[in-house]
Amino acid sequence: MSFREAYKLVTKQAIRWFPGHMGKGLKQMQQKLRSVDCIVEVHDARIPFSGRNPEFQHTISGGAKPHILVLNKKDLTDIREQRKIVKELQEREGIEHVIFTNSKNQQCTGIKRMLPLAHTLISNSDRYNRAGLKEASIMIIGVPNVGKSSLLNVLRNKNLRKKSATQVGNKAGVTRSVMERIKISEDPLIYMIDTPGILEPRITDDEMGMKLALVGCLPDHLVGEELIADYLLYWMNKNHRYEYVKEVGLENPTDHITEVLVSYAKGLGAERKYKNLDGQIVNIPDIMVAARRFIKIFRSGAFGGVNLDR
Ligand SMILES: Nc1nc2c(ncn2[C@@H]2O[C@H](COP(=O)(O)OP(=O)(O)O)[C@@H](O)[C@H]2O)c(=O)[nH]1
Ligand SMILES: [Mg+2]
Repeated sequence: MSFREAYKLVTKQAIRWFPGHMGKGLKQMQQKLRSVDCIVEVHDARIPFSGRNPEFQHTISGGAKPHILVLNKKDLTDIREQRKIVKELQEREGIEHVIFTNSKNQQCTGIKRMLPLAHTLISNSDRYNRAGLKEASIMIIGVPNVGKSSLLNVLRNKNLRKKSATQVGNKAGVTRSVMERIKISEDPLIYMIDTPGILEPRITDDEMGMKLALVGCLPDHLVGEELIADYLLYWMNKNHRYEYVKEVGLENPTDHITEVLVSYAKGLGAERKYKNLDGQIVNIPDIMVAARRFIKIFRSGAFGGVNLDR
């Protein structure tokens, strides 16, 4: 059995998504930056080396402020790779502070380390000391749907025993504008600013775009569920991850997404009516339902932890 070794899109249209609120959000973030003491960049731990917005590097961080890279959704990864990933990020990209988190778990060690680390970095930074401030502000940035709002909420709930302050959603683009600062710790006094997820305006690398789509950073319907399912299939086969074969009711792996989706739809009993050339109404497998389910199962972690950059 031979599988595809590279993934090429017919058109890049599918991975182009830069709605107005992103450009506006970036401007608002730049304006707020002056009153920010630390940048927490949240990214999806399933794509530790790809998909981060390079705009942040230049416009936001500028290298001057303390920066922590939070790789969130670690519950969907293979935790045995953590050490290696941290080392590679340090060596290759010079990112000093990397924390793995699961924002849905208050007991997560990464969540516990977050604020103490941020506080230490802020206390040691010149700017902050010169200003003689008693309070600190942290801005959370990142691409859409990586768990920025969830992280803010879990920190706030944990430290102040408060209910969620900022809206969370399983779709890309829930937080649309830069929020007012929200208190997340009393002593030391720390505020956090939530921001909308912002993508690179032009994603040129097909695989990178599809990885972002697969982990949910782009809206599924814009990219196309069948295309996302196809990329998922490509990735699983290439990495000899055949967990999907049984799930979709196949005997053997295949690199053809239609085969996978037709089999899956049949197993799920998902059909839709279709008018053939003779004008007869016939039932055919609903591959859209199958594609959605395939993606959902992957995102739930049921096919096991992944590092899509491997
Ligand atoms: N499995 C898992 N899901 C998470 C985690 N953090 C956030 N989510 C989910 O990811 C989705 C996006 O979260 P949200 O906080 O709105 O992301 P934002 O767009 O970056 O603010 C929601 O469905 C969250 O429940 C995590 O650590 N693990
Ligand atoms: Mg949000």
